[in-house]
Amino acid sequence: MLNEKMVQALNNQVNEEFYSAYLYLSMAAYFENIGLKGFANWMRIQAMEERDHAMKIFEYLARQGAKIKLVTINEPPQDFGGIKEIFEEVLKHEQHITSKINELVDLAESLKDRATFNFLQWFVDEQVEEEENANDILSQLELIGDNKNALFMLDKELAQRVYTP
Ligand code: OFO
Repeated sequence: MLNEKMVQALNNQVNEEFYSAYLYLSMAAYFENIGLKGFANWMRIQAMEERDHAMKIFEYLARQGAKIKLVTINEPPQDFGGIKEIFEEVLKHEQHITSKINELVDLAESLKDRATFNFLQWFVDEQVEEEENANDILSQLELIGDNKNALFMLDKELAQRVYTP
């Protein structure tokens, strides 16, 4: 049986992950509007992965017989400064999520909750990948600068991303 503090923190993380999905879906909508379909595809898949993160925690709480409480998902921004700014925002957001995951790990450790500690290791690894992905695209955008052709090439590349549940 999970400690009440752990249940609350995990429920909070479900909300964080659904917000992440909502944020990236809003970014997908932005890219659709400006005609960058590859970027929109990347963001749409990112949003689906975030929903999966939320569901992973949801299922864990369910398996532990803990009380699941779904609360309001905040409204994400709709206007973004530009393409590079969006990926700066993605990186910032993922760094925030990494810190939330680290807090959960710390809590599991302090409660000697081995099951949750083990469960969270998947998220620890995932966050390394999430920050790496955001960083990679950001570096490419920095190189691209104002070069429209290079931007369309990157859009084509991001169109290749497929959803792997
Ligand atoms: Fe983007 O990793 Fe979950 O939130």
